Amino acid sequence: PQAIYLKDYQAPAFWVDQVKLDVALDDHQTRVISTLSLRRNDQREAGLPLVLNGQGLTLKRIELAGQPLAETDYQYQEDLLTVARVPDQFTLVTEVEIDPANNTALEGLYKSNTMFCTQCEAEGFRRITFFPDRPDVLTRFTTRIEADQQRFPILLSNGNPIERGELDNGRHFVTWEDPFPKPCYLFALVGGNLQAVKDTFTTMSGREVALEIWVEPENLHKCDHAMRSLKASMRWDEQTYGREYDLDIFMIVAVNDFNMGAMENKGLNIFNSACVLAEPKSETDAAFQRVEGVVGHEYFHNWSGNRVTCRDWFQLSLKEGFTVYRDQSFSADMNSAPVKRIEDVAMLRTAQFAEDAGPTAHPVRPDHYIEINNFYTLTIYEKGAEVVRMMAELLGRERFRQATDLYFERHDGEAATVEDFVACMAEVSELDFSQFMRWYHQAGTPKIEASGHFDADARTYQLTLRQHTPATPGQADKLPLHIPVRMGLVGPNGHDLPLELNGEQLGTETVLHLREAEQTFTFHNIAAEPVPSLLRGFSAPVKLAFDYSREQLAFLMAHDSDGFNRWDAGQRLAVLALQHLVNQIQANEPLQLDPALIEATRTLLNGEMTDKAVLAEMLRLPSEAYLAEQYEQVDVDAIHKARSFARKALADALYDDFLRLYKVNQRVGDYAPEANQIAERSLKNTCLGYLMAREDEATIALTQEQFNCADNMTDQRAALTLLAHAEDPRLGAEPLRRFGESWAHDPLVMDQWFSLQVTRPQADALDRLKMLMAHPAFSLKNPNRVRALIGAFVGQNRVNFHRQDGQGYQLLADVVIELNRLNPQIAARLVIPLTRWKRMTSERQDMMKAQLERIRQESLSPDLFEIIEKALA
Ligand code: DPP
Ligand code: ZN
Repeated sequence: PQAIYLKDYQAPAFWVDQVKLDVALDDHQTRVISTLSLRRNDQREAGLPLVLNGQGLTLKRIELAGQPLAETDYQYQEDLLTVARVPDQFTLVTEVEIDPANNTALEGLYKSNTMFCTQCEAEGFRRITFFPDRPDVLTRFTTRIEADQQRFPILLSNGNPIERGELDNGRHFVTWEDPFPKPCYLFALVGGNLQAVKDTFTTMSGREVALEIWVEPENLHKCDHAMRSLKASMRWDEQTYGREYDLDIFMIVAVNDFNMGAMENKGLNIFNSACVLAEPKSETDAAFQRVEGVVGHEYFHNWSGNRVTCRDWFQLSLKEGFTVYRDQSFSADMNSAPVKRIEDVAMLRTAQFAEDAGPTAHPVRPDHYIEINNFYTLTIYEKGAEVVRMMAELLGRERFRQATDLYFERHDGEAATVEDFVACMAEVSELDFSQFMRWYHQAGTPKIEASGHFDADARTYQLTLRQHTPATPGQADKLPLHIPVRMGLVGPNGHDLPLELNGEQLGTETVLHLREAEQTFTFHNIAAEPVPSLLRGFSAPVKLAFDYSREQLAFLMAHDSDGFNRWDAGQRLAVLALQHLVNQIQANEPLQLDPALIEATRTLLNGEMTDKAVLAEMLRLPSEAYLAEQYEQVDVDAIHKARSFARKALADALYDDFLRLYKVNQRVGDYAPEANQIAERSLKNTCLGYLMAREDEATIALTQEQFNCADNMTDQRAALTLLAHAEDPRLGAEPLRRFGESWAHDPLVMDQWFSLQVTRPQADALDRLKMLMAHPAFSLKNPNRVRALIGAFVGQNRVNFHRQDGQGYQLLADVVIELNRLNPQIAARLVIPLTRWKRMTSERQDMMKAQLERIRQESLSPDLFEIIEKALA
């Protein structure tokens, strides 16, 4: 497979002004007739051939301007259809046959249970028909779908239905017309025996839009939350970005077999059922929030992605980073804003930073790729969102809104670039973004080393910031970035000091612009030594080091005016304590948890904090993955042992406090997935988690009671997880059996049941995983099952994935080899933890590389080929 480079971009040779598709659905022999109205882009290229993409298509017929082409007039090989002699403007008709029922890659048209559905982003449309499959070719689509009426009463595509009718042999058809030109990756088609929950939304200009969520009949009761979320998204985008919906109908379809979370096809979003279905008895608070976020995300794409799309796939973060930023802001407005920020940053700092530090590191705008599917990453999405967030910070709310208005207006109906977006920011703000653009070009996580110097005589505080971005594969030398550092200086009384910098009064908080490799900022009129609070709100996606004492961290935890930094100070304190334990473990010394962490936790548990959601976050110890991020060489076992020890030590020292908070937050009244209740459940279950670290009889009884009596999945699953993860395997056995039996009919709940068993930290987890892979509800063909079982094990059960006998690695390699044949996208994603061998101990490195080598022996898909080559480079 060959790499494709951004620098080689060329405008399309032909435009497609219109496409008429005629799709006759059949399990194995779906017939697609397409009629393309083609027009040469550049007349000077007259005479050059027409080249269309097409993958796995059986070509039955091809006509140019109404005349069948002779076999010598065209060629179909290596996924390209080339027609040698074509005029500047003409109609091309092709008829192809495809086999959806055997499409296990889940790209293009495929079957999920009994329904037909599509996934065309990034390059799935070429598996449906011949087409210039690239995002800068925007086309008006008319789609006629024909199918058996009994089995597929519902036939959907983009836009508005304009005709329907019955045919012979029990077949029927529906024709859809999408008035908006769109790239083919936004094409969608669905056929099935579906039912809908329907509603309407009146837009800000008074138009009524029909809203429909289509699901298999057994899921009708799980759609209310998605519908509420959809209406909230539509209102929010009007109020926050001035964006109104533009078609008369908006549809969502839930599909069980789906590679991604969801897809923003114009007017017909297709969702992984896990991101749209939610109901209190069967889904957790986290699932409710995920549904809200993803519904918002896909809806917001209608402007940031669909009305303004991407010129090429290198620009993917143009739509994804921006849209993640938009969905994050939406969720923050709907729920607890500080908790949303904490969750997003925690994820970024573990998973995205790990990506940045590994063999697949790439910039927010990559400059080459082999397989674009490998670039739907945390870097493109989450780091891309951080980059947009920084620009929003630099502009301020009002000017950022002016800039996005300008962007949407100027590029409406176009395929744009990152430069186009940033140009709007620059134009409105009159700021210079040339250095800032490095955030798009340079991979890797910048590190800032900060140090402070207080001069009592001069009454100054000097803050020195040094930035450095480590080398990443293919990018050895990095230039300094423009990093906005929001900060304050906290005085001895706990209040922010007035900031005077270069003779200017800046209030009590400011944004420092770090542009050089090293810069010193001198604050004047500082009477007593302050504690600096840096990178407030996580104002840039960097690692910030400052040599805080434990006393300073405890002080910031209590006094920082920035909620995010109060949380972060707690995390820093916990990291110090846990690292200390890791040292003790490695030196074979008796373990003792830092009393400062116990006291800080005691203060939290007995404090005045009114925001329970934040309190729950503050009580949570940093994850093993985040702790691993702190080391050049990772001792997986010591980290796990240290964290488990700390949990138990905290529970022993603060038993009464945890129990009291657990009891105080027992809700009475009906379950609702709303912010206050979610916060209470989160706090309560965090406390129960600590208590269960002791596995004492009283807590076991409490947990069993919660499992038996819960009226919602959040509480029930929390209790079940604790029982299933207990040292004593008997505690989980019976509850797991009962739970598995009562939810056997619901695949999404079975996914939870799978995950919580294989994330059990005890040594029997791998055996359980093997047993569960043989469970009738498991299938390697379904991405949700694979993620729930294998993905959870390798991603969330670090001690067992990294077992010293290497069996965790071997199992992953076995699965990846099989998935390489079935579903290359999922295979390439799943293998990632195996590629991060560099930071493991040397025996583990060898075992991991041996498994990568074994995978390399296979005939690999481009997806896996690219990842494995990078991992072994
Ligand atoms: N459907 C995926 C998303 O919304 C890819 N566009 O992020
Ligand atoms: Zn997206």
